[in-house]
Amino acid sequence: MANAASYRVPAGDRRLILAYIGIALAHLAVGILLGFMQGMEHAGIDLYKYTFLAHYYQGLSMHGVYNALVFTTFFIAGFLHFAVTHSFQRPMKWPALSWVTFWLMTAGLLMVDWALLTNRASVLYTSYAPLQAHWAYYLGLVLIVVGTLLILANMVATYLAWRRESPGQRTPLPAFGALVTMIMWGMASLGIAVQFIFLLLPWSLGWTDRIDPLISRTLFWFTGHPLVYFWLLPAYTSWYFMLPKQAGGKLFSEPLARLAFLLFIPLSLPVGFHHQFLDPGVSTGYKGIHAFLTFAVFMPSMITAFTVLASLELGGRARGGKGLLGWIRTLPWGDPSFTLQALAMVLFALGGVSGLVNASYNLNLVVHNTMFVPGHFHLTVGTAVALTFMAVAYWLVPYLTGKKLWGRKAAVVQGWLWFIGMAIMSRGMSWAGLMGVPRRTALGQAPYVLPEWLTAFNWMALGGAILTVSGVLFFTVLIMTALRGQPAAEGEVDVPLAEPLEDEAVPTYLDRFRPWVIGAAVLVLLAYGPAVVQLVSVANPVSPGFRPY
Ligand code: HAS
Repeated sequence: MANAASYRVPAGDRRLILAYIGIALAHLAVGILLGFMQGMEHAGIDLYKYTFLAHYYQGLSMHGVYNALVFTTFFIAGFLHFAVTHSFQRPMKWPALSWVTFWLMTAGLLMVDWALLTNRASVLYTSYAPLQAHWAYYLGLVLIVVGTLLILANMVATYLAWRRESPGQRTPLPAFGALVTMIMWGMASLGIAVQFIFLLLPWSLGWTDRIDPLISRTLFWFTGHPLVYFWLLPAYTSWYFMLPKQAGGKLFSEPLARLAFLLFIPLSLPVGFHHQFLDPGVSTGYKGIHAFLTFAVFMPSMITAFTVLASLELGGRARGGKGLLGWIRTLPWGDPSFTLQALAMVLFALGGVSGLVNASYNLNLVVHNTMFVPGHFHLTVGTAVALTFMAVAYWLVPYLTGKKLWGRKAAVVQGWLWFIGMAIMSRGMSWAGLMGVPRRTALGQAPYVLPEWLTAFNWMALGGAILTVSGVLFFTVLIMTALRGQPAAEGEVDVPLAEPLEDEAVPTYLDRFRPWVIGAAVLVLLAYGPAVVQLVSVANPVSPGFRPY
């Protein structure tokens, strides 16, 4: 096998990965701009009237879909394709299928784009019935999800082929992270597959005229919560298996890292009812079970906090850091990719705490459907995930193009701006939420805004403006890298691959997926089965579709 760090994936794969990432980032650019407009709207400045957008909800739907669904999914498709082909040092088992998948997902995305841009899908990223979108929107999303399942099939086939070629070897870590992510997602997607194919699509085509909103929401959240770990696990793949190398250290414990990943397969699936604590029709017993399991899925992230921090400490000390905290100073803060991820982790710690608030039933009664929830998810998907993906782009794009990163200092500044902007904006959001400010509301037009809310709104607008500057800087660095980047010399664009601190024995169950998949299926049956049977037995499809805006 070639030296892993300097192994170059074949040119065709590099093109495919770049194509996925290009689409992801183009949609992120639009998503960031729309976020800025939302922040301004809350501060009383209506920018929508200068655009073709019909109203706030069209902008909000595009913001959520582009940032949370399109940017993430396409970036993950590219990054995990890279992780698998690079780690196994072999092409995908079915290379032609990789391209077919890409075009299928792109076709789906064009349908989604059309529906959103023409105000035919202003149903927010959660597709809540009875808000109804054009069928092309639902079909487009179905094609994207089918694409992710084809990626899973191709990855598993590649993994099995690699196993036959490399008997007795442990799955290389980045590929292991990619496989866990996609296997978990494959199971999770069952909910929206049923919701979209059997409820939303026939309803939007007029084949059925009524829908049961509660069943529709329950299916959505079956997928909706594991979806957040579909976003998070590729970021963890970078934090565990790449960041320690960038910090000059080693992965503190390979078995712990594998355990944390594998735990997400059974634990991320049976928690969806924590999004429905306030929904009628779901028994409190099942809400309690899901609340308990939500505290359980907190654990692999706590393992991550410990393991990744220990790995960074190893790096800081190897670079000469002394004392209790002196090692933090010696970490490579001039390296943009490192800095963005370290900052992402700091804010994620707060995102985790706000997740616990959400998960606690009695506190959820206070914060549900308030601005507190966007405060939470801008720290998690908006920072832990988005900032880490930007950090990955800072070494992956040079690796793929063979050009050195343009403007490393500007890139470091960009990371700090994101960190500061997000800290300010999320602070404003959480504060507003605790005062009872509703989420998903055109607050600039709301007649009931209280004077004591206004300071929090200004925090949100200020944070949003700083984030926009950061976004512009991010795209400037990448575009300049593509246009003006100097050709990289041999070894300058290697992949940062962390080695484990010790070559410990890894038990077989930490390198196999089947037992965890079976465990997940059993847990899902227990935590959802009777509740779903009950919901279906009293199904009451009463609602026609509404298109209020
Ligand atoms: Fe969440 C709502 C509970 C994690 C995203 N969440 C949402 C929504 C989104 C979202 C998008 O229980 C809104 C959905 C909607 O539109 O309605 N969430 C949790 C819990 C966790 C959690 C318990 N969420 C995430 C992640 C997301 C995400 C991750 C995206 C990627 N969430 C909820 C609940 C709701 C909810 C309720 C429903 C609210 C409602 O009422 O509607 C946990 O998984 C969090 C675990 C995280 C940690 C943090 C570990 C920290 C690490 C970093 C350590 C580094 C340090 C510093 C300390 C335990 C790993 C480094 C130092 C250096 C020197 C560098």
